[in-house]
Amino acid sequence: MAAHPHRGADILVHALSRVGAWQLFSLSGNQIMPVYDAALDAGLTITHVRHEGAAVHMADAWGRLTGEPGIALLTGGPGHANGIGALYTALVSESPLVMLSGHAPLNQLGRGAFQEMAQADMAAPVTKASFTARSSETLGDDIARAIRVARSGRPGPVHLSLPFDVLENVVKEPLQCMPADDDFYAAEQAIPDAAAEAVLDYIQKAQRPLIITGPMLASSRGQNLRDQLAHAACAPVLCMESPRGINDPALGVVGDVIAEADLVVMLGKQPDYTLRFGQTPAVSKECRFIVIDPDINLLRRSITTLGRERVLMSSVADVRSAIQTLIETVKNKCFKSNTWNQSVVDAMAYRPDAWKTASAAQTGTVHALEIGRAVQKILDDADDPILVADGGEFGQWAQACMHAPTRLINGPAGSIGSAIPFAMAASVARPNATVLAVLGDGTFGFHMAEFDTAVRHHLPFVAVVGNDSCWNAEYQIQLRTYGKDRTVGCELQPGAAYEKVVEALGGHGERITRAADLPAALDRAVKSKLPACVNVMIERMPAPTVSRNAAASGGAH
Ligand SMILES: Cc1ncc(C[n+]2csc(CCOP(=O)(O)OP(=O)(O)O)c2C)c(N)n1
Repeated sequence: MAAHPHRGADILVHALSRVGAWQLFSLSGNQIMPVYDAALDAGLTITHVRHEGAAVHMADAWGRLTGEPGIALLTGGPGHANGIGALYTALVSESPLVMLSGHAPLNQLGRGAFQEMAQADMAAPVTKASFTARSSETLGDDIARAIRVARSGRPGPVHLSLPFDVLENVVKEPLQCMPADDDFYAAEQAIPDAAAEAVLDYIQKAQRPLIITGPMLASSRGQNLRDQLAHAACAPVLCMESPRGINDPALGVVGDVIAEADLVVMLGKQPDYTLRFGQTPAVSKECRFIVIDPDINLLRRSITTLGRERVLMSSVADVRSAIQTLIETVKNKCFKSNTWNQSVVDAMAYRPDAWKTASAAQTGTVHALEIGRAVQKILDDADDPILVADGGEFGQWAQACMHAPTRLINGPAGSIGSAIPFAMAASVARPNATVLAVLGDGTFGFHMAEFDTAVRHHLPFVAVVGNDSCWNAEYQIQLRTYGKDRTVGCELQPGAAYEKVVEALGGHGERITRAADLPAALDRAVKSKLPACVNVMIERMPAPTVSRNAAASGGAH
């Protein structure tokens, strides 16, 4: 029985559990202890991390994996500030989450309260909505709004600050403070039937149509929907979620075919830098566009960017709903498949032949492609494989040569560091999955202490570290832009023993200097059922550039 069954904090946790949000990713602090207390009675689970950024990254991964907003619960002031950076990764990856932060009490604001800070203002630029609860009575509605906004339209992060007195105050009529089920859902923005017909007509008439989506459809559920759409409309569907855009090595040589398209349907995808703003030579001058977007302002911006004369039609609609309507509308029509569709599929699958046999030039190191082959074998053999990839040049190699039906990457934010929290969240969300996180050594350091979290909460995953003793992506910039005599500041401790850090925290560690030892080490790491680190010494290499003429080692980008 709760000691204080009708506090604001109790309203909050009951509103969360009502919508099935039983999992909190959190780091404790004065301002949020009433929520911890209330969570005990409501049966919510708290995964307690070592840095607030990790909690937000975990909520992000949860959102991508489940489709429902992940919940991060941070303390006020500095705890809140520590979580902000991770919101950007979620925002541009279109990942739904709610970041709840403790906050100085309303009745002390403006008088120098402990950790008083303009928290909602801080989070506003990296969220879809950012606001502060004003009373215990309306806290349930605030939670419903936060979840509704996070999951609607283009999904993304929402921030809600929780003043301490709002959490502590007791409400008189708790039942009347609970939001209704409907309050957690926004009305769907459907594409009108006539517009769906017109889109399909344009696709049918085009010689080389291409449908492009953004990161919100990168999940395995999104892949399923994309496959259905491609099949129904008989047009290739491409999902872009890398800051390298049309040069994303995970998309093979897709840039070649994008340049040839005569119709591009932008389905929740912005014609931003990743698509070179839709201009030549990335996209042909003759190419025409259809723009479908849940956000009227972004839709207008897309039309302006592309040029009004190149846009055949546009519609404000939710992406998933629009795809469903398109699939249903197409039912009675018969579209013929063509060689264009196959050429797009082939372009995306293309990798240089030399990649199959590439090996390290220096003894004592392993080539990224050798790691790729060994990791891929583990992924292929697993019942439910999840691939997490992050980092600079090594992260690019990982994305280019490893794949799994469920893949989590740091995405268009280009912000390194989320891999370890992502892998932990994957292990929470899918306890029987085989989770492999492939990341650079610089990136490993961001959330290294989270191995403690993973051990305490029994979250097995294998971190495969490409250890080149360097922040290599920046080192490569120095080499190619300023010259080999002008490299500075990007070295890391040579061959640092990250596997021993993980062992010290109670996990499993392996150190690898020869490709031949890698398969057995990976196998031991997976079978340990512990959070594990396979620390692989690699040579410094620029990220791969996939082109039909590329050498095995890739090249500068
Ligand atoms: C949060 C953040 N800080 C800095 C950067 C700039 N950055 C991009 S890649 C990179 C180097 C990453 O090093 P590592 O993880 O070791 O991978 P490597 O490039 O060595 O393969 C840096 C510093 C970034 N993208 N994100």
